[in-house]
Amino acid sequence: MTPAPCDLGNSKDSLKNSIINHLRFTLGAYVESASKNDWWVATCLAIRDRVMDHATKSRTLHRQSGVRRVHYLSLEYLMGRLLENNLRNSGLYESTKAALGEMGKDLDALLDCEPDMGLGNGGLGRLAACFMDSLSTVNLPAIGYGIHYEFGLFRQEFVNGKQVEHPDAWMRDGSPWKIARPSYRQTVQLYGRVVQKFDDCGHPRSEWVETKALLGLPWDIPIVGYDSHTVNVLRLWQAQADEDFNFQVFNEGSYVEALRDKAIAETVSKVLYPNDSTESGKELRLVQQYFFVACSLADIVRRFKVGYTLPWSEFPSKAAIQLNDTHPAVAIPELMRILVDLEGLPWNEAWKICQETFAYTNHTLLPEALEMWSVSLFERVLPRHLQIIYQINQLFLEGDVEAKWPGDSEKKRSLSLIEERGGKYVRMANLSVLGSHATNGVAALHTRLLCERLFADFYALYPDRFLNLTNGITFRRWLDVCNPQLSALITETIGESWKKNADLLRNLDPHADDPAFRARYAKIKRDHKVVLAKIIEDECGVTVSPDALFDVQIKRLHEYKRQHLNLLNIVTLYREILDNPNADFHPRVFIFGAKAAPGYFLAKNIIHAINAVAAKVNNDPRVGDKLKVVFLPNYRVSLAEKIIPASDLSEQISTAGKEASGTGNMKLALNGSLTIGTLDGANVEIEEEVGSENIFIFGLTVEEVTELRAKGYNPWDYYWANEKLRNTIDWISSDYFTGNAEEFQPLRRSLLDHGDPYLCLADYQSYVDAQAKVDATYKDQDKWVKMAILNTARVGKFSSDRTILQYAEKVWNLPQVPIGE
Ligand code: C3B
Repeated sequence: MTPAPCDLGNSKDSLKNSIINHLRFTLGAYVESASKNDWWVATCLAIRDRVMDHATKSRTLHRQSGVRRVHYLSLEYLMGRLLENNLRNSGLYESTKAALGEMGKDLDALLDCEPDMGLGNGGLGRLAACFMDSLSTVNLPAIGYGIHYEFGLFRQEFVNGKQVEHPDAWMRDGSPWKIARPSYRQTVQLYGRVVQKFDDCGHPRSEWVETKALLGLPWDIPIVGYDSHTVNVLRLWQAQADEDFNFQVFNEGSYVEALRDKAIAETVSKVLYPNDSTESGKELRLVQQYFFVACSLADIVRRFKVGYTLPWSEFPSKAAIQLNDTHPAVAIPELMRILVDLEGLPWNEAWKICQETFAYTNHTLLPEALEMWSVSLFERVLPRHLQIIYQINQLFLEGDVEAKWPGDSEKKRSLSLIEERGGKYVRMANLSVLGSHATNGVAALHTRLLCERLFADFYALYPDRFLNLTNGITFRRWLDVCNPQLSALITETIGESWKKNADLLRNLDPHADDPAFRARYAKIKRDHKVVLAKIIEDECGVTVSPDALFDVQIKRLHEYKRQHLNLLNIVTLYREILDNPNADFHPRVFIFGAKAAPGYFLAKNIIHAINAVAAKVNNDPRVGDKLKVVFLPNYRVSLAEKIIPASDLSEQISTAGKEASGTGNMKLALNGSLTIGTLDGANVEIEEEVGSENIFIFGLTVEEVTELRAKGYNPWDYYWANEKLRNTIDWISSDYFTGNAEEFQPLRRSLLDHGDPYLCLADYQSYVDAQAKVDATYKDQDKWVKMAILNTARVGKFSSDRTILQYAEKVWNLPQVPIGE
């Protein structure tokens, strides 16, 4: 008997019924007495009901049509909150708001109940989240795979201006968005040793034996696209102890011992490593990587075997696998192990399948971020995988490398998958390039540097495998959700199609000359600044004027991103205001948001320095409203959504050649925040799009940086040559700001004694000059607003829909598969 369909309509009344039903039957609460959190959960579940059908439909259609699917493997997904995004994308925002309103509830107030899903560190994790949104929006068959971390990125607090970390128990109370899929549980092996066996035909086979087993339980999160019925899923693996885990010990009565082992097994998915762009080389991290990769590959292979009776050579025509940086690169030897050891394929056939299946995105050139695993650790955790890597390496060096550069041992050393100097290490980047058919950088400049520098020898060998795919952001979350007022103004002015075709934003261009449009645009900005001013007051206890220029630097704290260069300018301005109280300087609020990796000493020293300077400046009556400095604690996606629409100026000031792309730069420009930036990462392309008259570019170029370093860079030369700079550094490192001159010596030493590795001093004057230009421009509000509008109008290129369609076309060869009602 088919059950009567439940009412999953999109009308206000249907939604009202669903919410009440969930309150009563799922949560066991009375409408009259339910808590705010109950209302939030019930609302999420009502929406989830409406998208699950489409998730099932999407999966079924993808399976039945036999299309190729992309599997995005990423150790990080920085999803943020889901309710508002899902409401706006599915077109249910207004009816849900009305339904709740009739029951005396304010939807916007409920949205704040949702904890951020912060399963990532920074740009790389947020990019993965934007890509998931775009994949569903443009109807591509896709699955995201990752780890179901119990604790996401730490919560940050400042105590006396210093960062203190707290655990982020984002799912302590469960999450209405995730659904357990126990029937797809996987078992993963670790440790053990390898033995040679012979199969029935007398062929040698390697067998991985005496291993420890770990279970992976998948949790699915539906991903709702904008104005599309495709609902893909994000599948996150939770580590569990094997049922039989130490059963022996258990039987012998050592109940507590057996449970201790269970707890150890479950640590694998406990916590996200809080490092951004650096690797720690910890065993647990390697185990995490292998755990989620092995679960995901087993899941992909299961689907291939269940769905088709095709030869293995057809595997790549059904499954594309994208490696988000090298973190999941162990997937390459894992697929080889499956094909050769378990399925009995000949090596060369298996290798061809691997290369056709995998593609790799590189996200950084920083040498310290290039993952290398010590051979001894790798051998202990994954003995069979190490053998496979050695074999891949030998065939490669004796094959393609020898053919191209006969007898050239220097080339072999540079291309080898094994680093031999200073101990033996597996180079995950080289493995990723070699095991893939495509390697891409994330902005034009970054890709050029990959080809010219990091992977120059690979590029010489396989030029066709390299391509650029400039990053993008989802315009739904980063405009529609975070700035609905601007989104509505744009729609009213040029129609709604820009939401699916961002290039149409160019139609706003002529409106920059319309004073009435400018006034409305400016009012929206000011309204957001009022909201942010309230947040600043609540969080930092600092009163700021919404008429000041809001100057924003929000991103991970890292020396290469140069928050300390920003600080040098702030302290320079502070001094100028004291020296020259009548100078015509437009009031400015410097706003920071950044987390530092807990073990990154200098980054923490910089946070402390900014907070110490803020405390002085904000309380100095001689400064008044001219200058305020605030460091908002616990920067995260949901806070970014409040800062970005309120920003006037976007700080993108990394040393040229260091920031692979940046994506915050795109979000801010889209919301009409003008960029002050170096010619680094995607800033280069932002300048091309918005026009050099609508951006403030300063500093050394990549070539100039290289030249300066070759000449021999000495920060002391700049220190002695520039009195303002000298005074600024001396002041910061005096006892003026904290009463203790020792406090910021680490910062001073890094800038002077340790050679200023990120060239802050070299770029200082150029930056200060650019900031003066910003000040002058801001005084002409008409001009400034015009420039801001032109930024919004001209950054359509940076929609992640464009990026994802390029991946689909150039890397994955994926069809768009629209899903019906
Ligand atoms: C980041 C890079 O630092 C950014 O320039 C880039 O925009 C994003 O990735 C997305 O491509 N990145 C990161 O957040 N974490 C890493 N481990 C490496 C790069």
